[in-house]
Amino acid sequence: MKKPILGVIFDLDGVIVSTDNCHYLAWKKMADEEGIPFDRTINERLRGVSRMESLSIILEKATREYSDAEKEAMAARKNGYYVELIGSLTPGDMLPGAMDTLQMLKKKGIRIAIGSSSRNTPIILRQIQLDNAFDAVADGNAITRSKPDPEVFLLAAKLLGLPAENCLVVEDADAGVEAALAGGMRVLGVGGAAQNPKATFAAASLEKADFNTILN
Ligand code: B16
Ligand code: MG
Repeated sequence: MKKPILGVIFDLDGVIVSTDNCHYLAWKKMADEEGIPFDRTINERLRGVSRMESLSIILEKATREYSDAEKEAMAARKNGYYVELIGSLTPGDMLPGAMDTLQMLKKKGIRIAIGSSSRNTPIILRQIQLDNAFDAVADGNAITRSKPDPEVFLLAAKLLGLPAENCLVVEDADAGVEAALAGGMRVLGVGGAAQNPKATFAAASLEKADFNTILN
């Protein structure tokens, strides 16, 4: 029998808030400084992927090898640019339907969590004034294996005190869809992940998602 959904775990970037352009601009600045070709098509491959794995993807186009120390320094430089950019995020940067969805779930007594690869999750939640909105937050600071590994979602479920089979993940990245399914959870694909045939449910955005069907 189908298990009821008692908890919903939200990815952050691309689901609750649009930080993807800030990631793009920060990586672009770093890549331009290094003379490494980087564009929005390559940027699409960075969705949901950790900072160091994102750098490895960017370095596929580099014309020389970089040492581990250089890579650490480049990732730190990009993060500095990124943190500066997300400093101007406001609650107005939340994606359509996000706030209404959180409120609707809370009213129904469904527990809500964040499951994000980002180590900047605490800053972002503070900027959009959602730092006290979730029952649990699992992020890039608390995990060792990033999506498509299910670690971040399994941690979120554990923090919610719920079995994976009672949780729904909302994701915009294919790596996140894989991670949710690998963790034994159902997944609602939004944005780019709405096209992923493996997603249990799909919607263009949270605003368009039919939670009456999903929760029944
Ligand atoms: P940071 P999510 C992910 O957030 C982003 O989609 C991805 O582009 C980024 O590289 C990753 O966080 C790590 O972010 O550099 O801030 O630790 O979609 O999992 O909420
Ligand atoms: Mg995302």
